[in-house]
Amino acid sequence: MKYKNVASVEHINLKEIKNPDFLKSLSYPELNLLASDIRKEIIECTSNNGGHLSGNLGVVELTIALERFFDLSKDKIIFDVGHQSYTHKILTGRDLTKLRKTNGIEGFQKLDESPYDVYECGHSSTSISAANGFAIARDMNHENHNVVAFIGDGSIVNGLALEALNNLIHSNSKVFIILNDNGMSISKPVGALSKMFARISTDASYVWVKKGYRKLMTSTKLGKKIYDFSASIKNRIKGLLVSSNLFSELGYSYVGPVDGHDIKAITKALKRASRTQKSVVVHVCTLKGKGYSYAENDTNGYWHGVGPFDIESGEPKNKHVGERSWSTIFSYLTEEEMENHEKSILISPATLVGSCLDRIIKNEKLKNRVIDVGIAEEHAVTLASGLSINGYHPIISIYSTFMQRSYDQISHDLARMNLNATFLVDRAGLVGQDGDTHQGIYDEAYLSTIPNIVVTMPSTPSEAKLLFDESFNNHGCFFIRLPRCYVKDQEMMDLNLPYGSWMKLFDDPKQKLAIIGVGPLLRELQSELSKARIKCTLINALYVNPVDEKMLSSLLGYSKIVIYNPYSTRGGLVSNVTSYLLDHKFKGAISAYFIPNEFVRAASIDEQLEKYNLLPTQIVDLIKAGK
Ligand SMILES: Cc1ncc(C[n+]2csc(CCOP(=O)(O)OP(=O)(O)O)c2C)c(N)n1
Repeated sequence: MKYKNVASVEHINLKEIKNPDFLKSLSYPELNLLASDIRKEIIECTSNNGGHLSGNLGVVELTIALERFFDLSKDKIIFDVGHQSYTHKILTGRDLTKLRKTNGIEGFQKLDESPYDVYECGHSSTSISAANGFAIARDMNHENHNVVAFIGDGSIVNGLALEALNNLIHSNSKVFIILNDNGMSISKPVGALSKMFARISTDASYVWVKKGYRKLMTSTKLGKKIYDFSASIKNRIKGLLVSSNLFSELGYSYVGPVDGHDIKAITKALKRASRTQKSVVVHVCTLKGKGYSYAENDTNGYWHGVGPFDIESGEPKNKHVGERSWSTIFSYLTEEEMENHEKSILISPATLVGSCLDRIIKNEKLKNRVIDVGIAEEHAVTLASGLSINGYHPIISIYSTFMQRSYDQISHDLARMNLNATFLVDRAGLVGQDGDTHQGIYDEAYLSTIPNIVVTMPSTPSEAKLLFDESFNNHGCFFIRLPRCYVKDQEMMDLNLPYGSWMKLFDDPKQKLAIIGVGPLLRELQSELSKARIKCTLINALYVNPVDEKMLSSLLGYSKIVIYNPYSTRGGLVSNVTSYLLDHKFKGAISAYFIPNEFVRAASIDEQLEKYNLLPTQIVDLIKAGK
């Protein structure tokens, strides 16, 4: 790669970086070379380990500029979501080759990973609220450092961020809000505010006009004089061209829009922003995916977060031949159900691509019944309640972890009025490398505390269809949990199972041993039990809440009941079954295997299962050992 004036510029060994102090002594050509090296490292490491590629490629220069301008030995930068903090990780002395590896470098900011990670998240739109708290604490402690919230255009339109914007301006504690505007959320952003950002960025044509004007005028002496004079009125011109926006209307100082790949321009903008007393928004325009053509040209969001891939071809390294993800299975089922149920409406809070549902927007017949609300999980559910009370059937596709945001809306706006809705709870259970912020292991427990709620989990694609069909039969809020894993391609069969009933996979009442389990891992346990010739009654508890009391009552004379739920903490199936058994004076032994109520750190899903003795082979060993 060729850079102007970089003949004498030397590469910096990224592995030798300890902290961002060195940036202050680098020239702009050196900084640009560093940016290009960091970009290569991000592509290389993400291609090997998977991760958030596009967002990180877009913010290389912006992060360099910020960490050069601020003093990270005292100033605090809070990255919203934290998925775009790879350059920050490199500049603060971390080895990106260990990205997302067990005991390596996590994909988000982590307090225990580096003193330069001052806050943690993984869910979006927390940065401005947190920064507000940081700044108030700073001022109360009479300290003197800068607090910076680094947030994307997809995340700043979320309700939490808007609540923070509404409140922060009333405190005298200054925060820098760096708005990283790449015109993308995971895919194209939706909603009125994203239109506003697009308008401001278009107004940024002003910036290019200004640049061209300066170049032309400063090439002669007279021109320079005229330029200097006209510079004094440039802010007025700007005021006319970059018309008022939400931030200035709310009372924030506003600087921008600035070219996010021009370190010098960003530095100038930061200098201006540091002169204001008030909290300030620095609006920076970046190109998501910059430097990797597949990611640069991606409009649907495929390259936002990827598994390992071949750099040259862009092809994924793990092909999963003959298998399908549960998200894919449900995307086909959703299409089928939407075709069969005219009043069904699909709602997604910015995760259509992750849940493989973007294909439904391409279906001419269905696209008008798809609503992407952006990162707005609370709104998604209350919107669903408004549709449901008017006779429509909402299908809400949502990741388990992000559904945490909508607990109140599920309880207050849907379940309380006993309104019908189908929830497809994606990435339910352990999620692997995304780590503790993204685990889908808590929803079973918290959903089971809400009245009028049905929680289910299929163990095969045919059961998925059975449950999806059943969810349209007026059962109120019907949740179907689907895990983050692949299943062998298989033909779907029409199953016949009464609503709320469990299924016996083995039926051997003489043994007085029952194993009650759930999900695809139950099917693996089934074959391990067969291999080990363990005789028992094996039950598929696909209705997790409420449980099948009729079947449970038939087990009261058994001597041992084992409960196996590798997709959830204790609340849900395990506590529902044990409560029933205790209430009905079960005299036998109970063993329960489930995920402990912990925040589970990044590792592969199998490593996480193994750690908690939840692999089917481990369960067989435990049963053999009489545990
Ligand atoms: C509450 C919540 N919902 C959904 C997500 C999934 N998610 C991660 S990053 C992202 C897009 C964020 O867009 P933006 O803030 O513009 O950042 P960019 O990736 O474009 O840099 C989404 C939807 C999340 N992390 N948190």
